[in-house]
Amino acid sequence: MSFSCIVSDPYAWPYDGAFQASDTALLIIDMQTDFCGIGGYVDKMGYDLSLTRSPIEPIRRVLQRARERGLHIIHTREGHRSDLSDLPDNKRWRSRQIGAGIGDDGPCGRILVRGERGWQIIPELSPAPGEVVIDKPGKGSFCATDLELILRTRGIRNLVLTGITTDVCVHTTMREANDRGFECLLLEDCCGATDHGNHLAALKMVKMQGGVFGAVASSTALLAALT
Ligand code: C5J
Repeated sequence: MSFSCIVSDPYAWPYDGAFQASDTALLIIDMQTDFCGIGGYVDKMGYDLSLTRSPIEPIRRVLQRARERGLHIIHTREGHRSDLSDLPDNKRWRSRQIGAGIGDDGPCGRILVRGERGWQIIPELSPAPGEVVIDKPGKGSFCATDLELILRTRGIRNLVLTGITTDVCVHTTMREANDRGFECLLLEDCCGATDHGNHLAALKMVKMQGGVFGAVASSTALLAALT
């Protein structure tokens, strides 16, 4: 199935005029209780959960349409091994400064530890059987994972990025993907940050220099293209 390009900023995406279901993946980054649920990591740090929950509904609509149209669907989860052997000391130390130590006990189990309740993807966006789930120990989805191998094996060239947080894991992943030659689109209402100013700044950064990391669109524009 082939689709014409999407109304986006600063150029109509993708750059080469069209995309196929077979060469395009919807990437849903870290929609876990730890980042948008009560008692999770972001809640424990004291941030306003409405900011990281705002993308849930738009992502749900995009996910449904992408499944219907046969795009590849890839979910990611940030989290560490239960023995914390992949948790750098400085990452743990910094998280403790703000009262939410990674690996420590919290209301949803050990914070950002694989298998714990807070680490699970929220039920509204649960992966369907057969969808790829990437477990990553860091911010970027390419670091210490097999994401790139899976994308290349499937012939995927285009990535539609969604998830949380815009300025941290989503941005790091977009930068990593862009450097690897993937054509990236960020859906502005399908991501959110713990600080709204940072969310807006992250969107602006993508669009500078002719689209230095790719392009930005609304979920409505993507849904229109997938009609
Ligand atoms: C953070 C993320 N912010 N998913 N992770 O630590 O953005």
